[in-house]
Amino acid sequence: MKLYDRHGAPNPARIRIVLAEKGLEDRIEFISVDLIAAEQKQTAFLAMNPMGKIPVLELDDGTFISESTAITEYLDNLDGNPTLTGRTPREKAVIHMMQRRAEMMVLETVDDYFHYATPGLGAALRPWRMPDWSSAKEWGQRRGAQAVQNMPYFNDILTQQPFLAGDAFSMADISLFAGLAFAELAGLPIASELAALNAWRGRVSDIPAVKNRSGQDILPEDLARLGA
Ligand SMILES: N[C@@H](CCC(=O)N[C@@H](CS)C(=O)NCC(=O)O)C(=O)O
Repeated sequence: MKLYDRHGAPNPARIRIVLAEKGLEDRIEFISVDLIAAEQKQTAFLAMNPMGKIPVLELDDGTFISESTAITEYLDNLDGNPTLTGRTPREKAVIHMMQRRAEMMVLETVDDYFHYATPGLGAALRPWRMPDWSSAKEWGQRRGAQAVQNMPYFNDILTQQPFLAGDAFSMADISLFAGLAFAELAGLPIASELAALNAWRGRVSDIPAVKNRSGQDILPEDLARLGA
């Protein structure tokens, strides 16, 4: 299998955690996509994923799977023991719901903040985002504020249970973890008074599959290329 990704970018980081957790890293050829040069918006890439985004998983039969959740489901089910996406109907539904909340309330709001309220990944991507950059900035800042306002919701959940969907580490935790790493990189750290959320993040960072795969280790090198 091939994974089109960028080491250190938040969504690809989700899949790198999944691959490590499922012991599948050796079965993957990693293909690095140059986001700053807008490689993901070129015709050859759009044929794999019309959204022009990474990660994309290419199966050995030539099938392309995009969307981190779809890729996670595929990888998690390969061994017939879906520990990250749930085994029972109830587990599957709760994990799906909580991961989508993590995406909508943190990962996607931070992504909008990063791309619209800050220089983001630079000028090459602007034609695919918003032509009038100045009017988008205020909206981007509101999205960043929403991300920060949403963090206490997750803190409250984690005062009651060890992981986002209950007692076990799951895809929901991976999505929130990547979102919070992205938030920190973008300058929106978790407030220190959110003790349960900070403690959970520390615990998740210590999981062997997560260590050094936070989604903020290499992207700063790309940002340095932009002079950000
Ligand atoms: N919903 C997608 C989001 C993917 C995404 O936003 N990927 C980012 C990298 S972290 C990307 O490709 N950004 C480049 C762009 O927007 O052009 C998923 O779950 O995989």
